Amino acid sequence: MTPTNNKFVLDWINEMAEMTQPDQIVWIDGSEEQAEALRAEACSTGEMIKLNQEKLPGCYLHRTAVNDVARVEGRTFICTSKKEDAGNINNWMDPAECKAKLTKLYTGSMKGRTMYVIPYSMSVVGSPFAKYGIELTDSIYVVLNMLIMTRVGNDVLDALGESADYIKGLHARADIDEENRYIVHFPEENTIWSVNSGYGGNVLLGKKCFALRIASFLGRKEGWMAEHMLILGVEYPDGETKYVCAAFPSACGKTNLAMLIPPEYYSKQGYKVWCVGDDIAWLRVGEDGRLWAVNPENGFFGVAPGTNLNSNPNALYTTMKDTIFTNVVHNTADNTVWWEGLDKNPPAEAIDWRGNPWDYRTYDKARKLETSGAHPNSRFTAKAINCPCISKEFSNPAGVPISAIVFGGRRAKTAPLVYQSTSWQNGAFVGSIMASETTAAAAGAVGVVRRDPMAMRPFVGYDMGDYWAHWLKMGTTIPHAPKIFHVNWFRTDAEGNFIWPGFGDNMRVLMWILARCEGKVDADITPIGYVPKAEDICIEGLEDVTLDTIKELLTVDKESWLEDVENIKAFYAQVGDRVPQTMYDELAALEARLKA
Ligand code: GTP
Ligand code: SPV
Ligand code: MN
Repeated sequence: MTPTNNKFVLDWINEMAEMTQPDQIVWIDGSEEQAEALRAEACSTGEMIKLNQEKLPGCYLHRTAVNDVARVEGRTFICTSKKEDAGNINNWMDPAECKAKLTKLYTGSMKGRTMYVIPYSMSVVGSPFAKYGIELTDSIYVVLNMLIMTRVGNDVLDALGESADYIKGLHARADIDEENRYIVHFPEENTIWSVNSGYGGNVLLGKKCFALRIASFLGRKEGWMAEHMLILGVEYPDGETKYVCAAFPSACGKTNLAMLIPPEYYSKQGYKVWCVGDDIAWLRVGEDGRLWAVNPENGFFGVAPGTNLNSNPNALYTTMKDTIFTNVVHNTADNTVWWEGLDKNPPAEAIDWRGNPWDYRTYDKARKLETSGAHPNSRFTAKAINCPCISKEFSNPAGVPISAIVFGGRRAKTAPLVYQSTSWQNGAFVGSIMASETTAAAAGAVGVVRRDPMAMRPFVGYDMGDYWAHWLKMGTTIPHAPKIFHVNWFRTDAEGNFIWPGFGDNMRVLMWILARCEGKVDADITPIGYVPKAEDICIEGLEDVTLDTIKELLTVDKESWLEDVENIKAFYAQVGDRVPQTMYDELAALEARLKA
C-alpha cells in the first residue's frame, strides 16, 4: 500500500528505483514514531551521535565526509534545453547528456540500501504560495534534516492529489566522490538530481535547489519572486509591526539579523523584533498592491561558528533542543557540542569536525581551516517553532506585507553602512551591482570580493540578465512597492577590525530604514543614493561609537566607487547580452554622478 495513487508520482518513483536499485522503499509520513526509529537506526550505524539528552534533548551530531563540507558551485548545473537560457553565470549541460552521465553514477547506487520517499511542502500546505516536492534519498541524515527544514507528511500527497505539479528530487550518496559530485537542475522538467554529496545545500533539495533555483525559474514564468532573503518584523511600542526582507550572500548575516535582539535603548521603549525567516523569501503582489512574503522553509540551517549568547542568543536557544549539528566539535567529556566563538571554554576532551581527537591549544588563526575544531561552515538544523522570537505570522499562509527590501554584502571598503536607492528601478540596479567577500559556505577561496547580484549569484535558475529584467518588470506590477536599501556591517579600519558593532546594534540602521519608508526622516543625496545624516543613526547606549564613527561609516569615496564601476562594467559584460538596457543606463548615470 502506498499513501498515494498518484500515477505520476508512482511511475516516477518506479523509474528512479529501477535505476538506483534500492533493497526497499520507505515512505516518510512525518510521524514522530517513524522519525525516532530512523534516529535510532542512524545512531546504531554511527551516521549520527545521540548527544547528552539532559543538556540537549532531541539533539544529534553528524559529521560529513571531509571532502564534503559546503555547497559546490563549480559542480552545480542548470540544464535547460538551450544553453543561453541558463546564461553565462551558471554552469550548463545539455539535459540529455547530463542525464546519461548521471544515470551511470546512479545505476545500482542504492543496492543494499533503502530509498526514502519524502513528500514535502515549501510553505504551509494549501497556502497560495505553497509548492510541493518529493525527494528520494538513500540518506537518513537527509530525511531527518528535511523533517526539520520542510513540512513533511501525507497531507502533502493529499494536497497534490492526482496532479503532476510537483518537484521531483533524486539524491543518492553514492561514493561521496568529489570528482563525480553533481547538483543538477532541469527547470523545464521540475526536476533536481544530486549525487555524491551528503552536505546541506547540495542534498536538502527543498532548500537552494528547489526554493531558489527552480522557484526563481517558476517565479519568472508565473509573475512572482524567489529570493535569498530573511524576513523580519519590527514591532513598535504601539503594537504595529513593519516587515523587512534582506538579501545578504551566504554566511553574511541573514540568520543573525533575522533573530536580532534590540539594544536596550529600543527594548525599554517596547520595540520588539520577530523572525519570519532566515534564508529564503517567496514574494507575491497582494490584492492590496503591496508585496507579500512567506518563508517557504520550516526550520533553520544556520552557521554555527560565531553563534553565542552575545551575538545571537535567539539562535543559541533555538538549538538547545530537537537540533541536528553538523561538523561542529564533539565535547566527549559531557557529550555536548562546541564551536569557535561559542564561548571562551573550548572542551578539554574533544573530537573535531574531521572525527579526530582535537586539542584546542593547537588552534592557529593563520591556519584556521587546518586547526579549528568546528568547520567554518559547520551548521545547526533547528526547528523554526523552537525559536524564542519566531513571528506569530510564521505560518500565516498569506505571508506578511513588506515595507523595505535591504541588500547587503561583506565589504571592507567602498559600501557605506547604509544607503537608500532612489526608485524601484534604481534599487534593482543596486541589487545587480552587489558584491561581497566570499565565505566558507561554498567550496573555494574565502575573502575574495566577487559580484553577487541580489545575493543570488549561485541560485538563479536561469539567465542573470533575464533575472534582472524580471526584477524591473515586477516593479511595474507593485503599486505600493517596498523601498530598496543597501547595508554593509563589515567596513574595517586600518587594522582590519570591523568598525560597526553589528549584530543587535544593526537595529539602529533598521530604524532609519523604516523611518525613511514612512517619510519620517531626511537624508543627504549622494552620487550612489540617499545616505543618512549622521545624527539620524541613533548611537544612544553605544560605547565605542561616536558621531564621527558614523560619519566615517557613511562616507562615499568617489575614487573607490569609480574603481567599482569599472569592475561592474566587466561583470555586466560577463553576464552578457541579456543585461537590460535600463541597467546600463543606471550604470552610466551612476558614473556620471561620481565624476560630476
Ligand atoms: P547562510 O546560512 O550561509 O545563508 O548565512 P547567513 O547569511 O544566515 O549568515 P549568518 O547570520 O549565519 O552569519 C554568518 C557569519 O557572519 C557569522 O560568523 C556571524 O557571526 C557573522 N555576522 C553576522 N552578522 C554580523 C554583523 O552584524 N557584524 C559582524 N561583524 N559579523 C556578523
Ligand atoms: C547558504 O550557503 O546560503 C546556506 C547554506 O544557506 S546551504 O544550505 O548549504 O546552501
Ligand atoms: Mn543561505
